[in-house]
Amino acid sequence: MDAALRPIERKIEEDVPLTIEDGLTLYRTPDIHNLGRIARAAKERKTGKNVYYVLNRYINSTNVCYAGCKFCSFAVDEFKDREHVVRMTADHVFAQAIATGTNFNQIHIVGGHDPRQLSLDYWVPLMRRFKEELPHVQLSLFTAAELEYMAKRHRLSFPQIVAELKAAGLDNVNGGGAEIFAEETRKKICPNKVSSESWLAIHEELHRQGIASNATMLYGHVESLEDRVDHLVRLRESQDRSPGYNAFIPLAFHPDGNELNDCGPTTGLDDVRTFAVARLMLHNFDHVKAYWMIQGLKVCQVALHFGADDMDGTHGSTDEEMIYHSAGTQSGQYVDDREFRRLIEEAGFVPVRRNSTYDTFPHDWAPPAAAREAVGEAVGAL
Ligand code: V47
Repeated sequence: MDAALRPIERKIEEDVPLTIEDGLTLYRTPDIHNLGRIARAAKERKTGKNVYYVLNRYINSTNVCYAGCKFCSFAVDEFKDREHVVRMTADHVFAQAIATGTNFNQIHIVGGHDPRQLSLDYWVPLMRRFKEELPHVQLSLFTAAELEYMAKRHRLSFPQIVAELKAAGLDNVNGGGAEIFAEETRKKICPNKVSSESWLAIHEELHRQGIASNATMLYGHVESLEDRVDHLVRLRESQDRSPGYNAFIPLAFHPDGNELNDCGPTTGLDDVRTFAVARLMLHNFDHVKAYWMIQGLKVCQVALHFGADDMDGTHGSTDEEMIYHSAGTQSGQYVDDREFRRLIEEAGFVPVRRNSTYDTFPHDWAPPAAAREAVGEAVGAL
């Protein structure tokens, strides 16, 4: 065993937060097997043998965006590239969500900074409709970048925009927009996006008002290992100040079709190391998520032995994810829950169905009949 890991393992067993130096030692150790063993033990102290998944619908409701992030292959300028614009009406979003039935517990929607769609006038009635017709579905909507954009547009403070969306039924905010907090690097990859300080302030406000959220880190582009570890420490401190993050999701950079295409892609070893380091640095986060669409199902299954305890979820067979598919992911669009259960069981863990806030369900749970009746009418709007 790499001797440098021993004192770190002792700290982890005593739940002492790791330092930046510890994080760098974990990233640099050649002893990948012991790194995985220590991260898996930390995961098992938190969630035992459970590995979570969610029956989910995934929608990118608009790809119109003027933020100009250098890593993005998804954004479209509606004036220069009209034929590639995807901008769904609210009826279309609802119909798309239930196109393959109502047996799902989460709808995950993110989109661009689209001046025509990113407003309370569009979202509040749609959110209310989801809550009325599908009360068993949790709304996992937006990222902090979208929330900041909406707040500015409506001239509302962060507490005010959060209160409006909470009243409309928001359950959870997605972890995107965090990218890399280190300011010098952030300036190079997303100079026009929400600042690190505001990203953290928005999530902390969400938590104060009782809305859960996730956190991400975009890695494998121009950032340094120091930037990555600094990012994890800032998240850990944010969770201490205002608890409410459920899961951390490492986002592996995908290089196709964007301005950073001379970076990446990440390697399998960098991916599993990142899961392990995240699990060990974020001692106050309950979950580390391995999202199949990002690192691929095979790496995500292996990640369960490097500290991950969540595989995110299904997409419906009619869902079309665009952020990763425009940037070169090799993952398909659709995985069903039987496949998750097979992968989790084969890895030696127990599959557990959840919703966005980690309430759990039997794998064959189904929604009440009233929700099923809504389907017929709304699918006609597609
Ligand atoms: O912030 C964009 C990333 C994020 C690329 O909360 C890219 O469960 C890699 O919010 N290569 C949005 N990443 C996605 C997001 C998300 C994803 C998975 C789980 C959750 C969750 C949230 O997508 C952006 C950005 O970091 N992204 N382009 C790219 N080329």
